[in-house]
Amino acid sequence: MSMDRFESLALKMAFGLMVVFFVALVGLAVLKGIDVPTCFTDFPPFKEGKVIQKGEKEYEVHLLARMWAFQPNRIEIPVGSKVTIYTTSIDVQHGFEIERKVVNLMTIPGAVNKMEVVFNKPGTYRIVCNEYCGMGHPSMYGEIIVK
Ligand SMILES: [Cu+2]
Repeated sequence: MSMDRFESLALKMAFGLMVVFFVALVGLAVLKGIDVPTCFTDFPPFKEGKVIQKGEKEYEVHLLARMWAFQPNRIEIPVGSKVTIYTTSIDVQHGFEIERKVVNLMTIPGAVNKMEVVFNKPGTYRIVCNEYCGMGHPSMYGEIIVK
């Protein structure tokens, strides 16, 4: 039995749209230099949060999430800094979002997620937990101060 002409056309169009969306997504990520979140298995989960200066405007942040705070919860960096963030949790699953930045990761106990972000505009960027994690969830936030 052969396929209906319109059914066949609809299938081809649907497939075509998927190709268009895929090319647009990958193309934009490459063009705009957007780092895609990565789950690391070779980076051992840490038990303490810290900021490590790697260069003049280059930082590595080990961001630890716990009930109900981020550690560190206040990070100060100069304008133009490139920050590599590694994040994990020591208790339950939390969210890690930097407002006004394309950063939205999950912090997962036993796993480390990584993302790179550049801060080109001065200001205070709030870090929020966007994953309900219990009683203290609404007060779980921190800030990145870019000067
Ligand atoms: Cu939360």
